[in-house]
Amino acid sequence: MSAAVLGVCAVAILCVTGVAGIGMLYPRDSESREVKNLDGMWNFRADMSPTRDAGLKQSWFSQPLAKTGPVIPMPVPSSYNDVTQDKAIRDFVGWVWYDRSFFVPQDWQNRRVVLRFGSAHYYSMVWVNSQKVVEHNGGHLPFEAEINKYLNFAGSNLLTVAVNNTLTPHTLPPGTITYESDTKRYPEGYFVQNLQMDFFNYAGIHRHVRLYTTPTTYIDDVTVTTDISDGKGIVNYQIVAGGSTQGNSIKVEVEDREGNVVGTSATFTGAVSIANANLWYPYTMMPNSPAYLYTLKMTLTSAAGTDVYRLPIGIRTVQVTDTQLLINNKPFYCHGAAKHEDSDIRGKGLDYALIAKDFNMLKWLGVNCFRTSHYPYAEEIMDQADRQGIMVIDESPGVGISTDENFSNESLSHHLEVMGELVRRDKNRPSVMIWSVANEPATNKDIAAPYFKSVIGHTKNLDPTRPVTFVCNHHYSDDKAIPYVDIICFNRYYGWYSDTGHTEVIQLQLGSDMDGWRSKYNKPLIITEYGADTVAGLHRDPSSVFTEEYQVDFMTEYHKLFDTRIGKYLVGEMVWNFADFMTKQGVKRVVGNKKGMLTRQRQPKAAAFLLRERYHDLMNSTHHL
Ligand code: GCB
Repeated sequence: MSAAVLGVCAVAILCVTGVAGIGMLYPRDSESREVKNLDGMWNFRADMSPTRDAGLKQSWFSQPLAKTGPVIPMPVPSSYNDVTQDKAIRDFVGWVWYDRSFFVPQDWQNRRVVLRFGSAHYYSMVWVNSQKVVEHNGGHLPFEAEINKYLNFAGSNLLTVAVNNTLTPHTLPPGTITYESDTKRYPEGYFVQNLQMDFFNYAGIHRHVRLYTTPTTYIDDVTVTTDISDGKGIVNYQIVAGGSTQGNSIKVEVEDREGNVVGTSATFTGAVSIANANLWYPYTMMPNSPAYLYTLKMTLTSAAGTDVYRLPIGIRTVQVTDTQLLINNKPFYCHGAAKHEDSDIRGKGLDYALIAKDFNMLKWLGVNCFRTSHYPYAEEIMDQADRQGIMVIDESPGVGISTDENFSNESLSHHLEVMGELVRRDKNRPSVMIWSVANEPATNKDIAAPYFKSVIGHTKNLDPTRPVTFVCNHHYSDDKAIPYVDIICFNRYYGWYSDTGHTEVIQLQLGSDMDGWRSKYNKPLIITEYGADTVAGLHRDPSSVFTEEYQVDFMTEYHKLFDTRIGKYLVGEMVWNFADFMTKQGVKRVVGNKKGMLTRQRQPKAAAFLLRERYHDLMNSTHHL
């Protein structure tokens, strides 16, 4: 088998992103728009052919999947990995196929009909009635296509999706395939996928699949930035119309929570000023009225009729000084957790019950910020961060960038493209306070300097209003990319991966490490990871590694050191991890990574109570409004 067969960009020439217009607005109902959900039980078939390309060669998209061979029911959204009892599906690498039929109302014929995927991991091809409508390269961001010309308005339509989870040196995250040719040790054609990240490569159609309509002239995109001036909230906006550009007019209204109009405008680009504005604050800074959201109502009138789109917006500013992180010009101390999006059974599939539970647990712990480690999370999760007032470090899937190939021009151009898609999706979210372009890349390599200068510079051009960083695990003496960041984010495991079991060295080692970063760069710091694997229910006193007592002792030492640097230059701490999560199998992982404060079922370990007490104290001591 050749690498080309599995390699996602074996189809490199065909690699097109599925961008229908400039924008990627979340599908919302309005008086001019309709949304139809295509979630549910789809037909599923993994292409188990030795080279995984039988489906493409035999054009499985040209007929219902069930006619090409056996299919099983597969929920959308979900990862396919943990749904069946079949190890071959759990560990599958290559193309999987999905299909379902759907109808569209006949009165949609005169509207623009868009098919949108919240995300599918990793490379997707989509056909409607056997005709290719879009391809998308990347596992964590939405893509869409206008599908009017492919639709049958008089009967059933067939929707077919092929998804390939192969990671290559140029995907984000990157990975490789090893082909074994020693037939004394491996069966013929044997290959394995090597991961460069510490989480399971869950795959499938992970988020909603929806149809939505707009008039043929429509609001395609809007960019909102906000400011505060003399007690007034300033909403700067830029609206882009799609379709016909002639003779359109726009009405812009800002509505408060009660639906009162508090500001208006009638230009595509402009600013609305709101007197006595209610600012968006994280819930720890404004417990009684957190996360105030206004609605930006846009009404576009054209020869095609009227299009209305409502966007929730929060008025707030984010700034980084030499020593502080400021929200609305007031110091903010981030006490948070890094997360993952997975849970039992559904893998990384969108799950509203899990989202609600996670936000309830975040608040129970007293968390006021989280990092979307190590990929962009579902828009429905980001919605809750906006609504509930939790700050987010919004991270790209740039995790595990380590080999020379990962720093190649091909990788760089994909990384720039992914940052473009991420900023386009999340630019209007008040909860997003910092962009993180990568986690733990090999920034000790010389090549990392131009690479990250370029990715960070590109991200700042896309959004000049937010700080940009990457998360670093190198020592200040050998890192080459920190000069380009606005705020230093770093991960440390003293007393775990080094000096294992020796909590007594943590304060000394961490203190000199942090002071070293500070004196070299004079920038504020957030420790974005520290943690110890802990098997819930395992106890030992005095503590030893993997027990609940060790996790408590270990964290206590970190906390003592943090307390000596808060108010100087440390502006945040984030424990690794909010909850246990799945990884590939390996001798260092006992059914996944166990550094969670919570089990995978979201039950607290002893350390969760320690953290909860600390974070609730920090709320009182570090947030005064
Ligand atoms: C790290 C990585 C994270 C791992 C964690 C660990 O530094 O950023 O992805 O899961 O360490 O537990 O080893």
